[in-house]
Amino acid sequence: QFLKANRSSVVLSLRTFSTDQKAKDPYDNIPDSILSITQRKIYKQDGHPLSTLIEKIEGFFGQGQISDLHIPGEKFKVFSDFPPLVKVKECFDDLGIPEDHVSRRITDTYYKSRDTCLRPHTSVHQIPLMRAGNNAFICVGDVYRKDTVDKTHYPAFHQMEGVRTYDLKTLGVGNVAEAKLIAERDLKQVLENLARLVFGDVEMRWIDAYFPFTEPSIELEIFYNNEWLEVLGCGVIHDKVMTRAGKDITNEVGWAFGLGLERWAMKLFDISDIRLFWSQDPRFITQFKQGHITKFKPYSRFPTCYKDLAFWVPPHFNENEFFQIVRHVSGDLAETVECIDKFTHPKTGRESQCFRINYRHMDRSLTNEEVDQFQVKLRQLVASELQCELR
Ligand code: FA5
Ligand code: MG
Repeated sequence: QFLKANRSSVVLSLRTFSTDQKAKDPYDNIPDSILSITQRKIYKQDGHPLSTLIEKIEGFFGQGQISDLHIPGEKFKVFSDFPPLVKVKECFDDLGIPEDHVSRRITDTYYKSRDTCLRPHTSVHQIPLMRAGNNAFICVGDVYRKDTVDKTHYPAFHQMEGVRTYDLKTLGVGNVAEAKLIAERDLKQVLENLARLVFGDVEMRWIDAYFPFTEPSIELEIFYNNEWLEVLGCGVIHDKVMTRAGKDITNEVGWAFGLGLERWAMKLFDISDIRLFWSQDPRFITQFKQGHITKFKPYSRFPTCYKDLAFWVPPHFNENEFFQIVRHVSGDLAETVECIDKFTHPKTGRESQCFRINYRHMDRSLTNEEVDQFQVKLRQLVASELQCELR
């Protein structure tokens, strides 16, 4: 998400879609479906694949020797109880994410009020935890983003943040530049060791990335289902972040990572659709036992129902805004949204796009009428909010 370039485009006022007219804060764009998810705590549910994965990773960070750079007595503290509602300032400004950054828009983040939001990443806890004196810790929680609709993206998912800081003396070097190189090497080694422990033999690769709060920044991808899948972002903690955390940047350096737990669990348990993690169908959860890694056996799923929607797009059309409307109208029932046709009218030069939306319920069959109702609403909102002319 931090790689997305800033774009100028119509910023949607999602709160105008709000179905319930309770006295809400005018900034509140959190739908009830997401609010109820904040209560579920599936990552703590006994036997849930996420819970087993977390236990395994905690085991790794609890063992002491996580890389060649063994620090005697070092213990990673574990934090997993911070509520997801956080201060906007801590989650963006303090990490150096500028006010006009795309990730902060109301089309990308769920705001409760002007100053509070559902955390879009666990990085929000880095600075407060360091400031409280922690030098090595991991922190797990549910995170929320208005994201695209597909098998590897969901608007609620889970991250684990990890941080380790050290001073020059511990590293046995005389300057910060050298210390940062060691930190980067250590970071890669720790995460490669972790990936090997979790996955066994897996093809992986490092990709250069950008995050405002680390420098340098990198991402790790693993090969899964014939595709490269991004499983974490990380880097050497930015000086500005270190300073805000009360660290002396002439003497201390550190690394941080944030991993997408579902992506790891998908590979580990062979779960091919991220929405299955939220399924309340007993055929899902009864397949797993806490502490045991077993491959998921797909059960016959309820059928999909697809509908197409074609419209003329205005010059500043932004696909993501369309996806968000789909999400708003149908919750998680829209399994995939794909553009199946694009053409430019030879005379008017106007562009038309046609999207196919596949609807599927995890736990029951959808009726055609239900799906038609989504389409009716979708058509209205695409016309009114995106200024698209329907075809
Ligand atoms: C971050 O969120 C940074 N905070 C990570 C970080 C932490 C960088 C500390 C540096 C230091 P990113 O937006 O790339 O980065 O998300 C991290 C991971 O979350 C991704 O690699 C991916 O595995 C997972 N992820 C992102 N969006 C989704 C989504 N919608 N559904 C499921 N997993 C997701
Ligand atoms: Mg990323």
